[in-house]
Amino acid sequence: MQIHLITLLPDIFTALNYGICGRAIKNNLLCVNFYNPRDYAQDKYHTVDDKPYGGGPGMLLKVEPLIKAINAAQQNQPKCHKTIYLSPQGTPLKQQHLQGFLQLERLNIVCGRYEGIDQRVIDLHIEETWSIGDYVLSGGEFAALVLIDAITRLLPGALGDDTSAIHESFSDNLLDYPQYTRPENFQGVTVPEVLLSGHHQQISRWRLQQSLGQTWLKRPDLLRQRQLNTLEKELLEEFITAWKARHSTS
Ligand code: 21W
Repeated sequence: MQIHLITLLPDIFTALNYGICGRAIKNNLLCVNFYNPRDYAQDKYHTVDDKPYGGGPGMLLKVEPLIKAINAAQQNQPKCHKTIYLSPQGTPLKQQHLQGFLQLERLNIVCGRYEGIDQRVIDLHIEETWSIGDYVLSGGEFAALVLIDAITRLLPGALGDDTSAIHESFSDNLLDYPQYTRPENFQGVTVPEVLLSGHHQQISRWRLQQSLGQTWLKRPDLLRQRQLNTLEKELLEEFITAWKARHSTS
């Protein structure tokens, strides 16, 4: 997958050279290119900001350098491509939306800085606008890193064979079960007995029950979006009963 980034701060994306994304780039599963509006600014100061019509605080990205950078990114487009803008006004990104990006051969991402970009650039050149959540960032670059990281994990071959299997079972609206590694006793707290038993069926049952229970405790909103089968209902009811017994004052 090719990702073309339109950004005033390409150096932020050096973060992609590490971990899973770094390996995906080395293995040619992922390829990133940069188009800096500053390189397309004509005046001697390479101005990339401009005042908003109507006044008010802050600046916007200057239209001409931005459009030139977008046009450069959109040269020689493959069949399957999309140009998106990252902004607090966008659709909040969810795991389920990532599938759509996987179909693309090229994704062009416009990262805003300052107070944002001219609405006509959005209307004329942007197909979709995405947000990564309801909090305020200083620009689109860190949001783009989040999006690229989340997409990269889903590219065939990006994760080891081990981890891709784990991934499958936990992308379905449930939180992770608690995990433990050595030592068996850490500061007086022991690992749950069942995990030491070697009884794989019981371990799976315990983990599914914990996933359901933790989701019920911490993210009941996720549980409401998910249909539970008979076993899952039974496991969750057992978890809730035990939890209520532990937390009753009597
Ligand atoms: C944040 C720019 C807030 C401007 C009208 C005039 C990309 C982002 C961003 C940013 C404001 C994402 C205003 C979650 C984010 C991003 C930069 C405030 C005030 N309104 N996802 N002035 N959160 N943010 N504008 O911030 O570029 S995706």
